This record gives sequence, C-alpha cells and structure tokens, in this order.
Amino acid sequence: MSASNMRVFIAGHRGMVGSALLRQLENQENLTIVTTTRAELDLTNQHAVNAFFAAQQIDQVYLAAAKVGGIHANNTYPADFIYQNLMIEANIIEAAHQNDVQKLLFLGSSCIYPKFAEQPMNEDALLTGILEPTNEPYAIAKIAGIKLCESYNRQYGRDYRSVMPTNLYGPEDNFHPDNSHVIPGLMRRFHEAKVSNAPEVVIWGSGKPLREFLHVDDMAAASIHVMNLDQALYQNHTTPMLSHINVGSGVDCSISELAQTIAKVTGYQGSLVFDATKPDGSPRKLMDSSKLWSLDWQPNYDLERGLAHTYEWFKANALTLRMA
Ligand code: GFB
Repeated sequence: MSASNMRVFIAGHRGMVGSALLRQLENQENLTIVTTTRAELDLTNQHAVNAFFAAQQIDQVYLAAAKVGGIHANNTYPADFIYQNLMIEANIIEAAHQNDVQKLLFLGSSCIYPKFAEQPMNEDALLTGILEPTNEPYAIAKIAGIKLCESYNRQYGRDYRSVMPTNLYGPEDNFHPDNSHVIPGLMRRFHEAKVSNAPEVVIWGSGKPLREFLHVDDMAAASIHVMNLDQALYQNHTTPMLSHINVGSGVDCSISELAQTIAKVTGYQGSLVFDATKPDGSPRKLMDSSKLWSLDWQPNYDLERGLAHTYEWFKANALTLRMA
C-alpha cells in the first residue's frame, strides 16, 4: 500500500463526531475518504457490512457510528442502545479484520467508568465498580467495543485503538428537546425562550452534577492524533488489556454553571428553574486526560468559546437541525 492510495472509512460520517472527522480529513492529501449512508448500508446487518468491506478495499477505519443520546434517551430506550451499539461495533471490527484492515480507531464514552470512580477518572478505573444505571446498557456496549479491539490485537496482531471522549458538543449535534445531551437540549430551550420572551427556563435535575465538556472539533483532532501515533509509542502508553486513551478538556463545571453560561451565550435574561423530578445521573464525570497530553495533544476550545461557536452554527442551521 502506498501513502497515495490510503482509503479511510469514516463509519458514522453524518453524526456529530463523524462529520467533524470528515471536515478535518477530507482535505488531507493522500487520503480517499470512504463514507456510506444509513440508507445504503445498515451497520447492524452483519452480511451487508461484510459485503461492503469486501468491495471497498479499506485501509483504515474511524468507528464513529453509534446510537447515542442523553440521559433521558438512554434511560428510555435501553434495548436500542445496547443492541445497536453491540451490533455496529462487532460487525465493523470483525469485517475489518476479515478484510485485512490493520488500523482502526474505536470511539467510546466516559460513561464506561464506574459511577463512583475516583476523580479525575484515569484509564485504570475501567471495570473497577458499578456503572451509572441510567446509561449502563450503552456503557456495557462501549466497554465491549474496547474489549473487541484488544482481543483482535492480542489474537491477530491488529492495531485497533480506542479513545474515550468526555461529554461532547458542537455542530451537527442532536437538538431534540428530550433525547439530546444537556448542551444541545439547553441551547435550544434557551434560544426558544429568548425568542418567545418566556419568563423562565427549566433545567432537569438538581443542577449540582459536575460534567466536563469538549468541543467536537477538538475530539476529531484528538482522534486523528491517536490514529496517527507511532505504534510503538501508543503501545508504550497502553497495555494489551488496557488500551484505551481518555480525551477530555480537563475542566468541569456544575450543570447550574453550564446553564448560566448558555443563558449568557444565547442572550437569555429570564430565570432558571430546576426540575428535581428528573434524574441527575452520575454525580461527577471528569476525565484524567494526562496520558493524551503526554502524547503531545491539547484541546483548543474553552467552554464559553465552544458554546458561542456552537450557537452560531445552531442559528445558521436552524431550519435543518438534526432532531432524532
Ligand atoms: O448530557 P446528559 O444527558 O448526559 O445530562 P450524562 C447531563 C446532566 O445535565 C444530567 C442535566 O444531570 C441532566 O439531568 N440536564 C439538565 C439535562 N437539563 C437537561 C436537558 O435539558 N437535557 C439533558 N439531556 N440533560 C450521558 C449518557 O449522561 O452522557 C450517555 O446518558 C453518554 O450514555 C453521555 O455517555 C456522554 O452525562 O448524564
């Protein structure tokens, strides 16, 4: 294989992370980006995924396809979250191996770590305690994805790597009023409250949980960085059975502070009301990303600038927002 004909498959290129990867990779020289839509290829269908890989001559895979959602969606559709994610990752990883794809990057989630993991959570916290119940099925599927990569590396000598993002936000997020994550959910609610002059905006839960957020363009840059690390360097920073790397901003804030920042960014001046009947989820999720930082990567956006960028995108795309 020469560098000039490297074919890179971005699975999930219409999602928030996949589209950010596409924006950053599509102008790189020596790469041909391969994508496919859900209508063309059902990633939960093993036969179809095998046929796709057999036809496409793929050299590298970014596995960014997943069924994702916020706390309400995870709690309401647990079967969809565990089934679809297990199928997508098992089908793609096995088909990649069968078709001799040597390099793959799997994208996981910070919810793989135990609910009461020591903070900030480092990679060693995996499988040391009980998970947060609102997203346990999704987390189990993502843990299985890491273990699939490690198992193919150990048994077949593959170079399948995993990155665990903290809570992400940015362009192409899902702005559904109920099924989204907290940033798109609140951004939309504050925007609509501003437009309609509503006196108050409701925030789910107590406002006390602490979350770390990362702009998706930083996540895409980190993913490409980890994919391109020299294999010996990657292996020096991981072990065969603990091979994933955290990707975070290193800064967390309370949901109440987040809501105030979104109010500022959107220009909403009414009151904030907390609905304690809604679940809080994990009390705190701050990643220890020092491993990645020691591998020469740092995030670019701070939260307020990232939110302002996302709000500009939201207003420019208000008529075509994804709401799943
Ligand atoms: O973003 P979120 O759904 O993700 O919720 P998790 C974060 C916090 O924000 C929770 C509160 O304490 C919510 O109760 N919150 C307040 C809201 N208002 C809202 C709102 O309007 N919408 C939403 N969604 N939350 C997810 C997992 O957990 O994190 C997924 O369910 C995934 O599996 C993702 O791992 C990264 O951080 O609680």
